[in-house]
Amino acid sequence: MAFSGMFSGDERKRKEQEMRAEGRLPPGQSLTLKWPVLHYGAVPSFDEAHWDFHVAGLVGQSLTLTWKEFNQLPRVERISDFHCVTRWSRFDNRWTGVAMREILARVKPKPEASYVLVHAEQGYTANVPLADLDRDNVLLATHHDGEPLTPDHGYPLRLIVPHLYAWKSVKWVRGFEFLSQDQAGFWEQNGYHMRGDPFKEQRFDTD
Ligand SMILES: Nc1nc2c(c(=O)[nH]1)N[C@H]1C(S)=C(S)[C@@H](COP(=O)(O)O)O[C@H]1N2
Ligand SMILES: [Mo]
Repeated sequence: MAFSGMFSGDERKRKEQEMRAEGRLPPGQSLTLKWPVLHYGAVPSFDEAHWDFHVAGLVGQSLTLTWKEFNQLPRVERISDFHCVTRWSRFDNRWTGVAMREILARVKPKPEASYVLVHAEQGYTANVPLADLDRDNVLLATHHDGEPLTPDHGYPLRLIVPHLYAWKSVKWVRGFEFLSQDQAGFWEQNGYHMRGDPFKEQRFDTD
């Protein structure tokens, strides 16, 4: 163990081959053992007095929760992989928070709601098909590996959509808008893919 640092490159390569063999490393990706921080703009500060979580649009029941109310929702734990379009993947992240299906059960999307625009602090948005949110391992995470999210990783709350590129895993999330038609979010307006499946290499709108 004393020399483990010397072998970290080998360790990374070994794990990368293992993930590739298991079909868990999408094409064009390489494994990272670190946890890079990646976002547009500055890290917003959390102001509980002005924070709410708001769901609107084509739902049977709109929803507005304070931070306290959000934390009273039932909690789940999910372990999943994370793939950034800039070509790094991070495996076996343990997230805890509120299942997306818990939110869906409360807001009851209308039959014509097929897309969701995810809204975050500072106007960041990402669009995700509703079918991609209605999955067991999609959650609104407050913790990673048992610790509260750090501010740069999305404190107090982020969305985790592990089967899509990580720009859809919106940090500092504040709510959802349910729509009948797909509406491009921040990166999607800048040429990124409307869905973003890493296993299909849906990086850009031309892919
Ligand atoms: N609000 C917000 N969420 C965001 C982003 C952003 O710019 N703003 N960047 C996305 C991108 S491109 C990636 S790869 C992941 C990175 O998450 P991490 O910094 O926790 O590794 O956050 C995503 N969520
Ligand atoms: Mo990313």
